[in-house]
Amino acid sequence: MAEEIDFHPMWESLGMNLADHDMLLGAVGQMYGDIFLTQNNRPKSTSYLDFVATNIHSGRIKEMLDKKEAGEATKIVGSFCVYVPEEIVLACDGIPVGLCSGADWATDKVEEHLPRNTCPLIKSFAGFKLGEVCPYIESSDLVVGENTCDGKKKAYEFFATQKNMYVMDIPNVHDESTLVTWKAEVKKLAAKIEEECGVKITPERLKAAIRAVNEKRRALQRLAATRAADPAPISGLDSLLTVQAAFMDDTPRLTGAINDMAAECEQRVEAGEGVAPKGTKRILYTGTPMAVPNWKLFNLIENAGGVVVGEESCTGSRYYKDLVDESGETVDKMLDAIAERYFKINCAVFTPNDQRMKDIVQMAKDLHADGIVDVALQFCTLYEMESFAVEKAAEEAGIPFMHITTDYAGEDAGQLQTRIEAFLETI
Ligand code: BJ8
Repeated sequence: MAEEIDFHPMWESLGMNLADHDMLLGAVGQMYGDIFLTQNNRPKSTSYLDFVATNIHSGRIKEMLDKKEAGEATKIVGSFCVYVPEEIVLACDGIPVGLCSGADWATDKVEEHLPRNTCPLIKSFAGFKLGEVCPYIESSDLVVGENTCDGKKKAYEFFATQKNMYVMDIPNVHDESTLVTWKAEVKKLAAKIEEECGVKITPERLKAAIRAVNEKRRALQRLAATRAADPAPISGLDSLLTVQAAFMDDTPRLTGAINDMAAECEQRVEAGEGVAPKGTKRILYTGTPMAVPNWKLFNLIENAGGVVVGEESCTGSRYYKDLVDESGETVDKMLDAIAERYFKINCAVFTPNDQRMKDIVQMAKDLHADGIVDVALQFCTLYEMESFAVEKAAEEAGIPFMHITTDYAGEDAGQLQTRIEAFLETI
């Protein structure tokens, strides 16, 4: 539990809108309680997730600001995409944070700057900034964006009028020549972060950062592997939250906590203990990322009587499945290894994106999924378009499939619940 500290002075010093932020925190706290704390038979070690949720806008922000104040950290660097290498920020004693964009906020203000038919994730980060309710955005000294989808690309032009921004150019094709360009882009980012943080990246610093992030990803892989068991030892909701937390919490603390969770889940698998009875319909989630506090779909699937056993998404396997090769000895070689690792992320912005289809089918098989639920956020052309290829791959593999288009509002929840229940009945 968080200490009884009044964090309002801290939020005020960050220039936040205190009344609106109180309202947001109240709503998210209520939602967390309703969704997470009502789950049955959670692993005890998920208390770490409750700790993260309790401290997310308070204790964790204070901790980051205190570290900067004490000279233990240089800068806070925010990002919106798993293509932005956190190892580089850590190597400069910076604190990397994923900026949450999982709830509608200040939509009227947002629509003065961005079209109405923009995906909710983009509108959300713009709304959190315009509404001054996100302490991660406000405490970030630099925000690193990326040219991925058209919506983000253009929205960053607006966001750059609000925050100190740097935008990475992400290729749209995976081949040898684009890998060369991408490696150069990663090196440009390293130079930018060095300049911003006032720290020169040395081989020792970068190696330590690579190892720390690899350890974090290994812990997440270990936890994910336990979900192949029936009964599933941990819910999809809690698993989603581990990755959401991985974007925000301190790296060694999170790694330790995830390893504890994995150890408990391994014991549960041995004991045949699960969050849902053996034989519960098992779902592989694939699609757009689910940023905090977007827990809607997972909540609907698990309330409908299914259990999510894997996530092929950037708030899932794409975040942890690949590691950086640790054998490089020079900064140049290590940055190349970082670029190579990130280049394997199969975002729908790439064309063709066949490896994503292979990953989905492989994950469904490895995790013994009974069905695939493919989700696109409304107005996300990339994932909407790619859903046809996902459906074809699922069909060819003989795996039941359903596609959902949704947003952050709750209006479609009843209708979605009915559709999901019907899907679970057919598989
Ligand atoms: S690597 S998936 S985190 S870009 S949902 S904003 S794509 S219109 S989030 Fe992503 Fe990086 Fe790719 Fe992953 Fe655009 Fe679609 Fe919105 Fe999206």
